[in-house]
Amino acid sequence: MAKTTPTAAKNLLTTYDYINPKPDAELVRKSIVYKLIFILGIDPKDATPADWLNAAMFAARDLSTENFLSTRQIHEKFKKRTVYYLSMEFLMGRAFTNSLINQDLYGAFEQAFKELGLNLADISEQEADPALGNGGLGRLAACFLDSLATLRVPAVGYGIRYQYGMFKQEIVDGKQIEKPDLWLDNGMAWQFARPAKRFPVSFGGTLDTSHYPPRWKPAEQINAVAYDEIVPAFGGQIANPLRLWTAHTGDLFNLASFNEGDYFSSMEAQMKNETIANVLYPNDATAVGRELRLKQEYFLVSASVQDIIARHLCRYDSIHTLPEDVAIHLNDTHPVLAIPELMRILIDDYYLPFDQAWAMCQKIFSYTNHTLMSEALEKWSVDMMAQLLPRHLDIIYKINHHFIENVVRPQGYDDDFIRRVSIIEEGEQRQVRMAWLAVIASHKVNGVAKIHSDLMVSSLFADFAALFPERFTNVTNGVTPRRWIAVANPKLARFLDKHLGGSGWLTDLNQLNQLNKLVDNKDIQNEFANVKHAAKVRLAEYIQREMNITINPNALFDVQIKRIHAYKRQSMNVLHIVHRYNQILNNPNADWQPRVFILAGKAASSYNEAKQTIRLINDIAYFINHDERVRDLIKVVFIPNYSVSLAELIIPAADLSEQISLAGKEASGTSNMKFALNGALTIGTLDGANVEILQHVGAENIFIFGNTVEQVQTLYRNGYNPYDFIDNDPELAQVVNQIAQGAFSPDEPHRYHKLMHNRDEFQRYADFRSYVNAQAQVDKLYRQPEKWYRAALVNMANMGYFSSDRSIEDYCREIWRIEPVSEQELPRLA
Ligand code: B1H
Repeated sequence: MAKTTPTAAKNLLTTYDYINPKPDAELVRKSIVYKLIFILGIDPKDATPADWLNAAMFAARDLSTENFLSTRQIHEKFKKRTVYYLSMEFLMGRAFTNSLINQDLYGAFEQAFKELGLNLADISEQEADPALGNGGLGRLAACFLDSLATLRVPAVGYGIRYQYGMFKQEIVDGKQIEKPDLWLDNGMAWQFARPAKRFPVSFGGTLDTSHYPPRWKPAEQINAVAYDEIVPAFGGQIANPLRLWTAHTGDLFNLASFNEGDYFSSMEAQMKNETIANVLYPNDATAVGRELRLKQEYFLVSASVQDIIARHLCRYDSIHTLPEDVAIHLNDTHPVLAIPELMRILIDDYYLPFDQAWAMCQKIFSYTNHTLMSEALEKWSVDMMAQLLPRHLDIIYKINHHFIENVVRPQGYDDDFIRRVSIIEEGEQRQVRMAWLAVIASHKVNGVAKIHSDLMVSSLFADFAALFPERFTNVTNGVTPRRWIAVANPKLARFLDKHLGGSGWLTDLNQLNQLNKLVDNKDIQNEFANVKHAAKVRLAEYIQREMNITINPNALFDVQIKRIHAYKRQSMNVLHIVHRYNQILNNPNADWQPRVFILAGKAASSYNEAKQTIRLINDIAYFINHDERVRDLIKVVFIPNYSVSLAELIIPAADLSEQISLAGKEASGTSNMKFALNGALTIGTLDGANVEILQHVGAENIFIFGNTVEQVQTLYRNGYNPYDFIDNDPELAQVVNQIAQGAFSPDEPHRYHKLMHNRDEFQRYADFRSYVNAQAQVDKLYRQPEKWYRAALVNMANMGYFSSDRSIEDYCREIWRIEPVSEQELPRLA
């Protein structure tokens, strides 16, 4: 599309002309009131807190918009190679406070609201928490966007603007109830609608193979329309887009029925298609084989690939330079259809020969694997794909044929090997293995923590590692210190500023290691203990207010917050709680360390075992919290509706971080990093990033327990039998029997029988004793505050490695070959 900018206007936005110098509180106040009146049409005397928030978000958005637009100009001017990060999930959390902190505007807004007689913190609480993701994978994508912007890396995130994000969780009679998440109801001041950025996405129909290239005649088309969210860098100047697609009926109808003159059927089909972007699938580490999900995935990648090509052609006049200009990253297999989609466009629209198109794809794509669990590996039935995406299936067959005949067979592999590496899984239902396609098309494939990447190469992708040993690599996950310290824990941020001589640590997290020389200083230990105590008081107030449960901020706060999943072993946490309860009742006058057990997390709506686990936690909480005999020695709290904003409240308040997955099952984990960064000690297995946290903080400063991956595998190999452990440990047997026989569910004694007496796939009973012993060590250390806070400080001091800035630097160097915008390329401040 031709740009219509008049010549005179062309150089008008030279950046920093309109807004800078940075506004003071008075200007901010005027801007907020202006937005309230002229954008929202609301009289200040009638404005609700939500109205004030929207007005303030518009005012804050103005202040990053120039950076956003000028960043785009810099990228174009210097033809910056760009990474496009494709993900079905972006769990961004609230945008407002983060944007104020990243742009150093928090003080001005705070003052402005004070002058209006309002409190900024209260106003910020009005913001809906956009939950366009399930858990770790989506939150990782959000941390990465923050780091990409802050490191000035030319990058665009692409996702779906689900109208309903992750469901809201309510707990009724101890059970999880799912309610729709209406995050858009109060408006979304943070995003720019881009009604002109639209691309048609086609489905179904037939493939006419009598031509070359074959002609796809789709049955349906829908428009993908863009919304852009600004991702501001910390320190201003740069802001990258997160482009989210929504589905719109345009002037494109159900082609077949419209051509037959059946107007109404065509509209009906159209309305059905508009549901494509309606709702996030609430799975975590499990895949669903539903047609709507496949449509969502294709919708995301088709719109994004078309957009990427359009952007490329704005800078270069040839499609052939695409691999120099563009890196496309696949966040798990969910966007893997981008591979056949790019092939389709290159072959069918640009008439490139197959080999040339394939060579381009192999330069462009890279892929991150996030799990080895077989139930999470996406496979689509050949039949469904033939129905929905016939041309793509055809291309996948061709890729497979090319791979087997040109790559595998020449190396002399046998038929059994070929059957194993084929993209098409044979069987009653033939299936397309999406992870295989991702590995075959990508120049780099990475796991998300060292142990996970090693296992990936030795198990899931062992055959491919034999074929392409240089293709596999590791990039250990990280988290952004902007959100996980500056936003979540401002008191800790002030503490670090004070002792590290400024806020440089926020963009250079290795500076935390200067704390190492202060860890023995009693005053500093006390000062940190006060920061921790304040966060615990803040959480205790929330729990009192929302749940009417009183907890003691002087107790040890023991926290497990994450998706509820059998492999994460929340039920093993419960075994320990009940064991401790029994011990206290046996010996009430011993010198027990008071503990508050805090759990939170959602269960996929169709995952019964996880839902039972939530109910068990709540039953036990009710029972123990009401037992006079345990007094304040144990409290159990299940906080409903876990979310990014709840994590921001809970993590700073934790003393102990529970990272207790069965070794080999949690690819990385990222909350383990957030906790340690906030000075909690970890109790954990040798799994995921725990292994690297151990290496960084040292064995004296972490509680490691449980079987290793090798021991776990040996147990499986020898036919794991849970009763080998239950029958040999009377205290464990007592706990299992109590739960299984209804001690905590007297109204329905068999409620938890199955949960306790199953095949114990994740070996809770094998690790129980070692877990309980480690918990005793925790109590012992906590009773020596000097030692405990020293260990907490050592943890913080050695977490620099786990900044997502380091992860992104690894990706840029090892995988994407992308250079950030340099000082010289930045526009000068006016
Ligand atoms: C992770 C997922 C996931 N791994 C399928 N896999 C999904 C798989 O909707 N689906 O179909 C959704 C999510 N999520 C997590 O990724 C790992 O379990 C964590 O260990 C890891 O820290 C995180 C980020 O790498």
